Amino acid sequence: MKKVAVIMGSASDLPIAEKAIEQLESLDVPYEVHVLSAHRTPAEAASFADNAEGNGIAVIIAIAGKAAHLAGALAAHTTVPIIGIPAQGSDLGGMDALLSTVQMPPGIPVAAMAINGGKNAALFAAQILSLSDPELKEKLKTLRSDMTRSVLESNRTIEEKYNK
Ligand code: RP5
Repeated sequence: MKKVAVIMGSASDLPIAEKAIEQLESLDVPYEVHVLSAHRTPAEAASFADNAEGNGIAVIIAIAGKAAHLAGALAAHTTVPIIGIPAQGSDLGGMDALLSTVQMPPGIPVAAMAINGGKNAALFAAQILSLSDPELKEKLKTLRSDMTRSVLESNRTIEEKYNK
C-alpha cells in the first residue's frame, strides 16, 4: 500500500500529529512522519513535496499553526492530495491557521480539516487510499458501524435514565 506522510510545521505540533498517527496505525495504514516548515525550512519542504509521489506517498497530512502556509506550500509542489490541519496554538486560538489553510487560491487545493483535527485527517487520508484498497474500505465501514452501535448504546442508557 502507498504511504501517508504526516508533516508538522514544528515539533510543537506533535500532539496533533499523534492523533493522526494513532488512527493510521489502527487501520494498518503505512506512514512516515517529518518536521518541515514552510517558513523555516522552505527548501526542504519544497523538495519533500517535489519527491513525494516518486517516494510512494499517496496523501500528505500537513499540520501548522499561526500563519499556516505549510499545506499550501507543499500543495504548490505536487498533485498528491494535501490534507491541512490548522493547529490551535496561538493567541488567535487557531482561527488564523484555519483561514490560512482553507483559503487557498483556485488551482491549488488543500482539504482543510477542523482546528487540531488529527483524527479526521487520518480517516480522510485512509478514505482516499481505500478507493484502490477494498480491505481498507471494509475496515473503514466497520469503524462506522462500530461508531453507530456505540452512539445507539449511549442513547439507550440515557433514555432509560431520563425518560421514565
Ligand atoms: C507554525 O508555528 C508551527 O506549525 C507551529 O504550529 C507554530 C509555532 O511553532 P513553534 O514556535 O512552536 O516552533 O509554523
